[in-house]
Amino acid sequence: MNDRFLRALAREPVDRTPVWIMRQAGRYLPEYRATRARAGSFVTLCKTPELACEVTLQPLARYPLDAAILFSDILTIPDAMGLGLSVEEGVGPRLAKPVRTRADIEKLGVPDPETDLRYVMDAVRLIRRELHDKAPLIGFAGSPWTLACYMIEGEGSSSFARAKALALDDAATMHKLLDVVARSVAAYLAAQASAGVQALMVFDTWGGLLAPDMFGEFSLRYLAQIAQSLQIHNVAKSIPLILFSKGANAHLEVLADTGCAALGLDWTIALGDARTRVGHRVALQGNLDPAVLHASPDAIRREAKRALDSFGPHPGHVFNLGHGITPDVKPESLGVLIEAVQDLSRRA
Ligand code: 1CP
Repeated sequence: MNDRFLRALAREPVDRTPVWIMRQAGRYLPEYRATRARAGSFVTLCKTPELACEVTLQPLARYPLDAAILFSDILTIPDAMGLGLSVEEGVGPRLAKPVRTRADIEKLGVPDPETDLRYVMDAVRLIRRELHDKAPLIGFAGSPWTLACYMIEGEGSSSFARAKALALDDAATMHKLLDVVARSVAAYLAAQASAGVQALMVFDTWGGLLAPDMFGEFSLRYLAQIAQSLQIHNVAKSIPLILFSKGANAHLEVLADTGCAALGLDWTIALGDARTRVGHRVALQGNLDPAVLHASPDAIRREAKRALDSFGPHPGHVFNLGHGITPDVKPESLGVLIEAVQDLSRRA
């Protein structure tokens, strides 16, 4: 079994820096677009374990990656809560029944992972069988704040002003929503661990939209609640948790104190600076600007070296982008990056 990724998360020495890529199974790959077309829709792709397994494995067939990530979406939880998920080609996700009032929120319950989200657990079990320990499998969920943003807005947004307005006007109702979502996320992650994932990641994609006090109250608090819940249920002992709060570099120290194993970083901070700030509390994952993949092979190699040098010769680095790979990247460019990381980080 290739355990470089798990060793790096445990801050143990490795022969070279492990690498995987956010959204590594996605639209930049022609084989992904073909399977998605065969599925008919993104939601069907997620809900059919054989197809979800197929696309999870596609990037590992092409590149020597050190981890696989379950093919799914963060919006499976709102969907299981009855909000009705669809994803339109080129438009993005949409929830048919967004929650806007206290009455809407009071109706929400915690989905049972093995029944309401059975297709995810079946996909995890199938992927583990098909991976043959070629690489560890990462399971994931959205953060309560990020899921609440979509649940209130009903779709993507650059500001999520409706969600912020609810937090400001009626904090008690917002906390009611965040609490039921946090309990759902914790149960969902624990179930993924039981089904076989070997690491967990929480995507707080919209944490960075919040002013500092609001970040503490509406995002951080629930990330910590999830980390604690996994520890209480003994999941965290064997399954490392990665927290990725995008745009929240002001809060790295408190994020590192939640009990997670690693922090995911976006590209707006130097890895070396982040390492100095969190010390040896956690491993770091990241953080190349995804736009670098539009540049020439020489520039890609140079920027990979810059990130590796910035982190330095310490244990505890997992190489990744600072956010997901975009659909317009040429697959060859990702190949250049992965090869560069592997060559440049090989220990003598
Ligand atoms: O048209 C298509 O085929 C759908 C595009 C797509 C894909 C490939 C969506 C819709 N989701 C996914 C897969 C996905 N989503 C993965 C797969 C595993 C991987 O290879 O990494 C993961 C981890 C996610 C998580 C996700 N979904 C996040 C958090 C990570 C991030 O990118 O910040 C978010 C915010 C979503 C919501 C979502 N789902 C899909 C899209 C296009 C979006 C973003 C919408 C927006 O910008 O608001």
